[in-house]
Amino acid sequence: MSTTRDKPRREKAAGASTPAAPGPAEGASARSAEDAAEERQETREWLESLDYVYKSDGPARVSELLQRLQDRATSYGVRVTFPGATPYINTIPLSQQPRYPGDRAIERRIKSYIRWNAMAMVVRANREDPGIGGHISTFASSATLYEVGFNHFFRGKDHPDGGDIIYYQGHGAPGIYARAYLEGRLTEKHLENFRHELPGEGGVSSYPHPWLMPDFWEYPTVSMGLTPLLAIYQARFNRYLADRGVADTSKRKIWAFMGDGEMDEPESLGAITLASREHLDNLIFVVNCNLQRLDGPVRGNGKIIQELGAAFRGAGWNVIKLITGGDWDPLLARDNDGLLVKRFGEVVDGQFQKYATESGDYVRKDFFGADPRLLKMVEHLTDEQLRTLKRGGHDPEKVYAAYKSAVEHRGQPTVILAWTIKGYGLGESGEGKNITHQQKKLNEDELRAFRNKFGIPISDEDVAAAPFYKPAEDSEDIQYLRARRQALGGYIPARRDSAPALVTPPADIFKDMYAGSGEREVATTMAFVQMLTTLLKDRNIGRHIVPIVPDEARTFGMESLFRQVGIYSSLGQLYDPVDRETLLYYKEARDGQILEEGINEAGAMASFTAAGTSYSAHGVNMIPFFIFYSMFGFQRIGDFIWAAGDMRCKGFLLGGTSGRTTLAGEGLQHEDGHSHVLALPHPTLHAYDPTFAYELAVIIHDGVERMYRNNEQLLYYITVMNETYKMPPMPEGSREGILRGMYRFKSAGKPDAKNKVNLFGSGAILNEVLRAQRILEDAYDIPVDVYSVPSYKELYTDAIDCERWNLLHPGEEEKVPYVARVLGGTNGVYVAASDYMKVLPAAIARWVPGRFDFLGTDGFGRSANRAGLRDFFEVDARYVALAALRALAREGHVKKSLLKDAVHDFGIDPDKANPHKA
Ligand SMILES: Cc1ncc(C[n+]2csc(CCOP(=O)(O)OP(=O)(O)O)c2C)c(N)n1
Ligand SMILES: [Mg+2]
Repeated sequence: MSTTRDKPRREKAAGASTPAAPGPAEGASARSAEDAAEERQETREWLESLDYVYKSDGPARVSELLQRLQDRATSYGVRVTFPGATPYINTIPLSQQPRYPGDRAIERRIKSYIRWNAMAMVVRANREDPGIGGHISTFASSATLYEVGFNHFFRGKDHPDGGDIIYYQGHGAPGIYARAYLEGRLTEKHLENFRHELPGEGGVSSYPHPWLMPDFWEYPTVSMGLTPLLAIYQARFNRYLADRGVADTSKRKIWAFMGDGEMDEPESLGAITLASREHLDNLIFVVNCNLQRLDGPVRGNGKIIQELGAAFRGAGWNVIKLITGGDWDPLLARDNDGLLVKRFGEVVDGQFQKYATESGDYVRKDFFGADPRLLKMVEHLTDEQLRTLKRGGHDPEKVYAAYKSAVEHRGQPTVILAWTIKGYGLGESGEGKNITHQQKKLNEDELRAFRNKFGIPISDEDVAAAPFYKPAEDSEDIQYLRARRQALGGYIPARRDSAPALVTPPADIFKDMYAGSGEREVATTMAFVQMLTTLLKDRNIGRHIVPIVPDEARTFGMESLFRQVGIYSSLGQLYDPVDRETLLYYKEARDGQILEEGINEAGAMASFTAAGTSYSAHGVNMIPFFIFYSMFGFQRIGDFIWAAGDMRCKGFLLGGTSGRTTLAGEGLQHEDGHSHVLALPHPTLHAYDPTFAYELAVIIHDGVERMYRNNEQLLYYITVMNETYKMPPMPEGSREGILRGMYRFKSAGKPDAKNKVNLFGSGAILNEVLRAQRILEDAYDIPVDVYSVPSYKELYTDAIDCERWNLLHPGEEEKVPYVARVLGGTNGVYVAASDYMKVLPAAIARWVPGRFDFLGTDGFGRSANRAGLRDFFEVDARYVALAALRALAREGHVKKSLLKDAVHDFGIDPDKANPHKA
């Protein structure tokens, strides 16, 4: 390359093969007009050189040279800007665009019918029932993105290579229903009853909800930000299954469709480096960049595609920008000076949104008018042509090119950033408008315009009623649609539930636990780890178990598993672990079984969800055990747990180091006294707060049976603690009570005593309750029965179910709640104490046959030891005994004056701080 400018200066540097830091050009800041002209010439020469290299040696060589240039510049200390801001043009140039394999005309017609029906179902639902909601504009903007997928890429479950896993944008659901209607999978009645699931004649849910439509939807997506995280961990779990030889998932792709507004959610970008680190080339994100969210523009003053492009590229993804449709190709072909590309780069999204709502004349003046040469470039186009220049996400050929490139890409996950218009096709009634997200009604004129634009064969008389349209079964269109899906492995979405049941171990697999620990003091966490170890060795279910930890294995004493079953790593172990000499070294392996997710409860939960839905996604039951700090479960990732319930996910959540007073020392942010309250709302979830190893064993064994032999689609939440104590043997006949939530653990044997006290305890506080029993019996001669209550939630849900049945069946024999049955025939007073908020035992108050008082741990935790905490929260044996005495005094069984003495004798400060407020 020669240059005309400043030869001597350049020559000084030339030939310096090592970066001898030639120093910046003198006077570089004060540039004359002459300098500027020379620079332009210089730039041109560099570009011509690049053109030459590209033409003669291809893109790889260009890439290599650019890398060398960057290395050299960096060695001079030049800060080369991160190449995030690539030009605002399609990543796949026209020259690399493959031939479109489909019949464009038929596909357009099918897509138009789907557009129409998707719109009509929302419009009709809202005519009939104003306010019922629904979204038209989202699917309107993404119809082409889906249809190209349905016709050419998305594999159904019967595909020989296995089906793809697809996350559909939640509020684009009408479009997915509308397609299923054409496929004959949903009836007109279903569409009519969109968002009206209750009449009993078949309706469809607002959004993808496997719980509500278990044969149809697989993945709930509508809580923004769940999809990206779930999809990434799903893709990684597919690899895990393949690497461990459990299932061949090697050909299955994961497609995740998201909105550009959705990418605002921190979770959306939160795990993208995992996807690149793990080289998840089975994963494809499609972000529908219609530039709008609910209220208005996503980045009115910026460019969302550029921002996301930079973020994903920086994270190591393959980024495919899909900006312009084919209409722009002739213009771009003539854009030799890059003026058009430059203009694209200048205009902010808010302004592009405006173009979508404006006339062609406006676009000509505002966009092209920025430079007379641009104006000239489009002088042959009419205003109408300018107005409708297509964006890439609405052009099937461009979408096809992007998808093909994505599915063929190796070594990296791909994100496709597709530029679209929100409410595309709605014209005046909503296209590109800020209100379009919530547009649910179209008047007759608007319907007619829609019909005309998409050529729907509905007459003028009929159009106002917005009838659904479906071509005849033997029409070319329906035949085509069916043939395409048949070739791709069947209709989707479709959820299957046909995994073979597992051969679950007999109850005596945990016989050590039922026997008790003798004189040995153990914590329930230790008991759990022992049980997990036993299950991992079981020859039938062992390999199906997926232990998941968010960097807390040592906290829970699980490090022995590192060596026993290995930590999963797609790379194996490329280093010599520091603790190799030890028995329990940190072993990473390609067939490792543990998912060690790092400090990442959300990601760990996403892995749990992938494992717990493997029975439907892959036809193989996997048994996830996810153990975490109980404080960082429901409180932190409750929405993911909620989605897992919707997804009919199965598995065990273990809340470790639980209890507000049992986790000593950690204090306010760690001590959990409410996860069992937060567990109450989850309908499929069984929550247990066991005290003894045998209780835990009974619960886990039953859970395995119910979920993996009987395919009950449940979740278990079990809290385990790190306080050690002697584990008693399992009392005869306690199994049912453990599982149903309550059983009598100890009896004073005086059923008729008037001054009887019934104490309820759970978790580690049951031990305090047992101490209280001794105080009451020894110091006050009061007979006490002690009940272990492993699950208030079980008691509560059973009781409300019985009450409901009784309400609806007057005159029939009433059902008696389990708690009432257990306590039937008892008398005296009742006091409960737990390490959780008082509202937990309060939930069963209605069915306790006498005065019922409860102690619990409302308030912020403290850094203190257990004794201090239990005093502070007023849940130790003294408070339990005091509460019992007070209850007896109220009933007239002991003198009131005795209470004051008890407060004194117990050393309780009556004016101590209120833990609830302090
Ligand atoms: C966590 C969460 N917050 C808020 C909402 C309500 N919501 C539904 S759609 C939407 C806007 C979506 O915008 P975008 O992701 O850009 O999708 P588009 O419709 O534009 O394709 C909002 C705020 C939600 N569903 N989930
Ligand atoms: Mg959007």
